[in-house]
Amino acid sequence: MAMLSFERKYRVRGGTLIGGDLFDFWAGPLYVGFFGITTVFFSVVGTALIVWGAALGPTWNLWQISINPPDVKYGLSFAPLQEGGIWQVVTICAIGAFVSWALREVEICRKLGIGYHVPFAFSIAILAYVTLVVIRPVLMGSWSYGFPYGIITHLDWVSNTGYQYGNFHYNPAHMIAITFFFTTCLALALHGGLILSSTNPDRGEPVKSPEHENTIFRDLIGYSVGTLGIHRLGLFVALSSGFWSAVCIVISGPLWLWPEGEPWSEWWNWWRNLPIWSSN
Ligand code: UQ2
Repeated sequence: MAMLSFERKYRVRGGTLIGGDLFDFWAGPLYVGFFGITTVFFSVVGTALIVWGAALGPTWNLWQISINPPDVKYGLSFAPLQEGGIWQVVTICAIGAFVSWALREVEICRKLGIGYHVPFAFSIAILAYVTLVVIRPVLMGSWSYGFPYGIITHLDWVSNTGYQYGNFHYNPAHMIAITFFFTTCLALALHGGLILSSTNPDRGEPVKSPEHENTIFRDLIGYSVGTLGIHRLGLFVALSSGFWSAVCIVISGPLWLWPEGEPWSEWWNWWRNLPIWSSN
């Protein structure tokens, strides 16, 4: 089916989660829907608050502008706008916009009658953000543990938070997350290379089939995960990267160790203290 006639076929009513037909329309190529409206609303309000926060000073240097979370003394309460309250409302707007975007993806999937893999994948990215600015601060008892919204300042936050626990590379969940990030690169490099290799045969030769793709890996390592399997594997290792990143930061403090950091290297003493070789 040509693209234009396909669009006519699928651009039909229905599949909405809320609002019935009211927002069930397109703006040019973009589906709107109830959650398109809420995405735009939260994005505009959040961005306006960031610009207002920047205007309050002390700098217009793009690299140094920072919308900071409240002081630790405000705990889990609302802070005055100019003392972290802006950060709190920006955080609400950001979560509102991200969740709206995910639900708009769900509505489009329902229209098309396809699986929810794309919104599911995006929800892991939302989980990673929410872990940093809601779940961990709540577990630590103060919004001050959220990260500041600024280009340089969020880098400083990552560095300071990491060094608070000594060498973060000893964090076991950090190790698992990194391993998944690297495996994601390996899987995408293998997949990208394989697809380009079979779709770029010698001049005059026909494009090769999945049989060729299977066979190079069967010859090479005795196993092919398959054309559908590589995409399942890719989604799994990519989402696992984000998931274990969230675990790695949420256990730093709430579990190991509240309220100040014990070095992650100390965690490995469980091994040295095993009764088999520990004299105590
Ligand atoms: C494959 C296959 C694909 C692929 C790739 C493989 C035809 C087009 C890349 C090979 C992948 C394997 C053997 C798994 C590697 C495991 C990890 C953890 C990276 O067999 O099927 O489809 O793109």
